[in-house]
Amino acid sequence: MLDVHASRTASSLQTGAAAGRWTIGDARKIYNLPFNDLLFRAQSVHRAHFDPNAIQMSRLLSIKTGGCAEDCGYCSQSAHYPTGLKASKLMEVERVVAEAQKAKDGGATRYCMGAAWRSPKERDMETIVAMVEGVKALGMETCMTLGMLTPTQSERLANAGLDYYNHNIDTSERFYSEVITTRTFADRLETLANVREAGIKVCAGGILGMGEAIDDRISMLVTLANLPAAPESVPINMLIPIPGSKLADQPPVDPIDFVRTIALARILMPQSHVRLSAGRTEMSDEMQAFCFFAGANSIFVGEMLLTADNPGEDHDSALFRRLGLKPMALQAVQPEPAE
Ligand code: SAM
Ligand code: DTB
Ligand code: SF4
Repeated sequence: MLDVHASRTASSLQTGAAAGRWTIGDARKIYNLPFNDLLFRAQSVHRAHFDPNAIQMSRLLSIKTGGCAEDCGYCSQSAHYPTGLKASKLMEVERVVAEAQKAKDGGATRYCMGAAWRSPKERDMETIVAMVEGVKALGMETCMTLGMLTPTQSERLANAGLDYYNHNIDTSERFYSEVITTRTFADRLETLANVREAGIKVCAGGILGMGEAIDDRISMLVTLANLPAAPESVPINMLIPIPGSKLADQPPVDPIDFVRTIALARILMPQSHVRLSAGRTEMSDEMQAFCFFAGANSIFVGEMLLTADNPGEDHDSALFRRLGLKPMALQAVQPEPAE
């Protein structure tokens, strides 16, 4: 049995595997520790790098909704499934900036703009750049998720001042084609490399509850942790089952398995913000509390994610009060360079 107290030195416990590389075997052993040992270890790593009671708050906006050419089995916005979602065109810059101002007034420090695209079209780049500039001028961090990016598009966004780019690998390489067939796992990694090369911070994570095995979840986290530099932000979504989508009827995720996955993400990527992402409306306060204890330190705030519901301010402020949590201040948000 792995002795959590003796198997790694205090410093390797904080900084990850000695060479910054994890094997599936190592990760599996950690994942399968007795729950109390796993959570103690995750919380210890968390405290070594972050204020344990501060939670980064991001707000999402769908700047272009629905009608997407990709066939992601979980998504309300794919044109391949009869989800009943009404598609809309790219929003106007002024409206996006006005929404960002409201999010800032509500306490969000990062504004994430998402478009239902396989990749951005050249003709849309000018508008996208203006959105980044407009939101940045409010003093917020900017994040976008627009699908696949070329090196040139990545540089253009970097020059506009984009802070983060969200591009999830979603699951393991093995399971990927069960979820999406219109692009590959390798395509995802290529965009992540383009974004990193352009100097934009990386936000990459995945979804639990799509029918994947526990080992797929572990493998997904090992892939992320073993990137040349770990993502600065790691969103862990719990599937929101969308009626009409391919994954509409998946059984719910076991909450203990969910918390274990958050803990593993924290241990494998000690300096990253681990985001308790989609699916919080179906999580009890107790489950969320366990996730925060396991090292989650970022959430999406507000009534809506992109197209689905989110707990909203009243519920979240009550939860923060119950748990003694506070919003993470913007200056503290900038992580040190991830390993
Ligand atoms: N079109 C872009 C792309 O796919 O990269 C950006 C938008 S996409 C909606 C962003 C991420 O949201 C997906 O990669 C997926 O991880 C997550 N997501 C989408 N639908 C979800 C659902 N029903 N439940 C949980 N997570 C979901
Ligand atoms: C991420 O990992 N989760 C967010 C964000 N990145 C873009 C999106 C969640 C979407 C949930 C389903 C919806 O709102 O349509
Ligand atoms: Fe399109 Fe993104 Fe939805 Fe996939 S997840 S269908 S790429 S909007």
